Amino acid sequence: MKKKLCLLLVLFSLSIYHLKAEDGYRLWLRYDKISDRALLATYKTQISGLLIEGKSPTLGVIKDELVNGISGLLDIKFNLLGSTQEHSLIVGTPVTSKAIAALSLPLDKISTDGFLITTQKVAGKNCIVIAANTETGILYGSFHFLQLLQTHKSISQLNIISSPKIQYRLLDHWDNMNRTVERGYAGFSIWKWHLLPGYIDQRYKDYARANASIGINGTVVNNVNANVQLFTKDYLIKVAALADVFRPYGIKVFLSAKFSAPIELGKLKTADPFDETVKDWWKKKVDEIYTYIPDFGGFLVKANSEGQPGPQNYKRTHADGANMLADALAPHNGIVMWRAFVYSNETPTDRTKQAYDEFKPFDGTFKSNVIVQVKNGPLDFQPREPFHPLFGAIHKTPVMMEFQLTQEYLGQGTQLVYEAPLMKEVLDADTYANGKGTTVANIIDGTADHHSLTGIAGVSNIGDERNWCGHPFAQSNWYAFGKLAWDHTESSDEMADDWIRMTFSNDPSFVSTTKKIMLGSRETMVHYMTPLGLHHIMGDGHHYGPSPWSDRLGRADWNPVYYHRADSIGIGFERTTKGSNALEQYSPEVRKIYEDVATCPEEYLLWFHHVPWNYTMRSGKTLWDDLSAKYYSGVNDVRSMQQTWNSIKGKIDNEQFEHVKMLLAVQEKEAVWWRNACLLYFQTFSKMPLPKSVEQPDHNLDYYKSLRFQFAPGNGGNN
Ligand code: GCW
Repeated sequence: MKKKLCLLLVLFSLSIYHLKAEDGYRLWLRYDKISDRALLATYKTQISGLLIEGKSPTLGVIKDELVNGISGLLDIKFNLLGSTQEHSLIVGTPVTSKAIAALSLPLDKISTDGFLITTQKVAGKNCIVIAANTETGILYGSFHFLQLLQTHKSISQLNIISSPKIQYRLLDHWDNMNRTVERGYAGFSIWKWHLLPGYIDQRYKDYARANASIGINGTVVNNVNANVQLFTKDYLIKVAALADVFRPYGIKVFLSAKFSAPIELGKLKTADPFDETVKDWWKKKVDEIYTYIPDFGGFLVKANSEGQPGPQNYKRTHADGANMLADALAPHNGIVMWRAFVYSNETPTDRTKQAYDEFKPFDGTFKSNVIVQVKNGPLDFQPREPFHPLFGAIHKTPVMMEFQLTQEYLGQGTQLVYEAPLMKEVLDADTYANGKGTTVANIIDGTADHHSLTGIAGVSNIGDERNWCGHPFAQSNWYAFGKLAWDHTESSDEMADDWIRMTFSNDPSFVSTTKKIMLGSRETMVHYMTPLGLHHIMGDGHHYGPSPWSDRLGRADWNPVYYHRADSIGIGFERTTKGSNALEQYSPEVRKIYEDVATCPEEYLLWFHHVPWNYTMRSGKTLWDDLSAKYYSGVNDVRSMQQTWNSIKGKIDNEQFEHVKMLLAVQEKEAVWWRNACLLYFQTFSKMPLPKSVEQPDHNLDYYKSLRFQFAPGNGGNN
């Protein structure tokens, strides 16, 4: 009997252990006890209790976060204090807290959302103070303080002053109302429309917490390929329920608006922005939205792009359309984010030139609450693109950045790609727009042209998978996006370091090993997918896997052959004066960097030039040999990533370890597939051999061409 009981107990505790396996749900907000005993002891002497005066929804979430976080990390019963004591953590604004008001803190040095964390003597006692001008500011400061503990930083003599460089820091969800997610690889949408407003999923709160922890302050909840149903009363009430959850976390809700809504919903005959009934319909609709969501942020609009309706249907301009919506939103302080992702099959010019051609002439004609949202590159979220020429071309109208966190073209749900280096490359690029040193970051943070309306958006990679983003490393892209939106000077290395520590472990060898994998991962992917400036050679429609041979899609500029232009002479898209002259859209200094094939940085070579197969590269190899070498090095680097990952076994939760290990094996197969398919296909033009010494393709070109992926994720469902 006793034996049986023991066995049952063992089984029970094992099952609890199993339940407690790390499943990624907590993201980077894990507050487990700090395992470094010396550090733990030090922290315990430095923080003893929390003094947070006042009551409000935001103060409530701050209290909860600090109490839970510190109790967990320090394994103590961390409590609220009635008054200042030795080693208090004092949190507040001069309005919410008498203790803060009594200190002379340099709060004029920080912006609305910024915060200070300083070590101070308060009433003769040593304390840590988290102060800000607003409650949202102290919320950000509190998360920052917890992150210091999570990453084992010293908290003695703190003197941190931090303000966000960009005003609107948003996630754009491409979530459809039927809960499919366009280009989503992490399950269904987290918005359970059919259960709202009655059922508030815990995920909504944790989503808001996670976003607030990295400074994200807005969310566009629906796909830019928008469905007007969301604008009906029934659904606006559901959206309002989400907004109510997000509000204490400083997060505003925005909606993607469909330009034809006055026709589809309002039963009007037209959606012409100059028509009085149309203007009136939008004004009433906007007023209605604000009755449900008083702090509604505004609209994101995809118009006259990929089949979406827009002002051009009525021979009006993008500015006409945006301004009509802006007028409706202005009385409520709402904004319009008007996307510049436009291109037309009928327009005979290079697709990468079209957004600039359509928007540049209207610089300065947009209302003051309109911001033009531009993708990072002129094509479409490729593994590598030069920065979009609209950054630096438009001065009078503010321009915001759109990055894509979901990995539509970057290996989708199976590949480990840390995107911070990609984002940094674009943000740090010099546009020379107002002279040397006018980086893309300076343009979107408003400093280059003195704009106060500034923004940055990341197309969300979140779904309802337990770990939110599917691939365990995909969370790092959400994290790094938020951090860069707050401060674009943070380095890829710093962000990876912090994220690894908070998400997995502070073990120094684990951190350095994992960081190595992350930091090299983007370049590795470029090498096995689209080296030397190749682009858009992915599978038809779903964009999964290689398909450089595709030439049958409805529009020329959806086909890979349009982009690589391989022929018997060479490969690449000529974008100098000898070709489409897309380079003319950049400043003369930028043009100079790229226009000469001999000096063009090789990572952009085939983006800007059609280059002969036997051209001598800087490596001394012919273009063909260099291209092949790049594809081979990409595969080899994935194999190194696998080995490196195997070396950390035992240092993190085994389920997570195995999860990543299996995905890396999938990634290796996909990298080999990319390499073989692309090289076999390009070889039909170059007619040049692969070196005998290398691993030869295990299938022929026809095999690769025959592969079909009817049910590839992220591609199905209507909205
Ligand atoms: O990259 C393309 C995607 C579309 C997307 C579009 C856009 C939402 O393939 O799925 O549509 O960009 O950004 O509007």
